[in-house]
Amino acid sequence: MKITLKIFHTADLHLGMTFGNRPYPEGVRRRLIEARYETLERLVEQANEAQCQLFVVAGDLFHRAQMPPEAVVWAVEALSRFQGGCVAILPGNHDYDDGFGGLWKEMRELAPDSLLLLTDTAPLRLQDYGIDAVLYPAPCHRKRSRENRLSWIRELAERPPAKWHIGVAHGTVRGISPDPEEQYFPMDEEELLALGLHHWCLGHTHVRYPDLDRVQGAGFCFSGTPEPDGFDCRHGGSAWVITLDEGGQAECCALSTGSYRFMDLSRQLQGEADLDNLAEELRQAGRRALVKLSLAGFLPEERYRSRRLWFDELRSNLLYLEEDDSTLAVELSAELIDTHFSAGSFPQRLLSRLAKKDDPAALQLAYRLIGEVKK
Ligand SMILES: [Mn+2]
Repeated sequence: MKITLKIFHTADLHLGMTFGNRPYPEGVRRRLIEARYETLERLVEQANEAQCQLFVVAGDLFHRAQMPPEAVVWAVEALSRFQGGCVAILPGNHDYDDGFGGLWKEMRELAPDSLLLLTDTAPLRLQDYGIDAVLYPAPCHRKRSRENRLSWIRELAERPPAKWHIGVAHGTVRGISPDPEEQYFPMDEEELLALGLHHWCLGHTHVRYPDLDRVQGAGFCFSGTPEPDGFDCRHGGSAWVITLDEGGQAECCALSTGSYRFMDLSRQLQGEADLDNLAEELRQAGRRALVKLSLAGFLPEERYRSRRLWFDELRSNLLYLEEDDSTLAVELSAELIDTHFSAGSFPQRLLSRLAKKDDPAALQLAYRLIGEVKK
């Protein structure tokens, strides 16, 4: 047996996520749904390239506890292409195992021997797969729980002999994962570390933790979701390759794994140049970018009037664009003020004076306030 253990750690892929939460065009929605399946294939390739011996999914491989059979078949086939010793899959709080069959029963029927389902709260020895390690699973048995599933490990009288002892859990860690109502199997950092395992592979939080490219002796890590899933996801998708040395010290190296990117941008424009720079930035983001764009500030009249065309052009180079230009305005000029307001009127005098002061923001604000008064 080898003297180091290399683990590929992912979680929260959420196969079967439907993206019904935004007005995505049908084609975009389908693309996002399919992308998650492709990502699973890519993760297995990345794990094979890194020559990992163990592939861990720390919960929420699936978005729901009931999945169409073809989705289950597809996932089992993709994971079966892992060339290391074995794949271990933990039920998360979305794909929980309540013991009444469903998803996990289907998986068990389809899965080859090298695909292990971590549905039991019992130590699992991996020696039959050429790995001198024991896994300690904390599977979710329902969607929400105020209690985590670690107690059986604390109460375990004796641990099976092995070089490496690795925990796999799904839920929040206080102070790290948001869980204001403490309903997602909350765990404490100290509690995890006090169990004395060499490393914990955690799932649930969609952002990696620690947020570092390389970390040594962390004790536990969240992998984050491998494929971005919405505008609150600010990263490009990640997973860990973890190397445990002979003494059980873990070194985690982050991999970037996602294919799509969600960008939530807010820009204050001060003229045409800003618009051109933004267009160039988004052109580089390309067809794999989904963009929520909020524009404020002002543009010269002509650019302002033709902004719909500009948005359409932008949209054709992105996967998706959602724009809000409700606070974008026309750049004021002396000519514009004179055409809109009669000479000598209060607004005309005020705006002309501000226009001479070279403070476009103050001018814009005054114009907007006058406009609101007129309504
Ligand atoms: Mn979860």
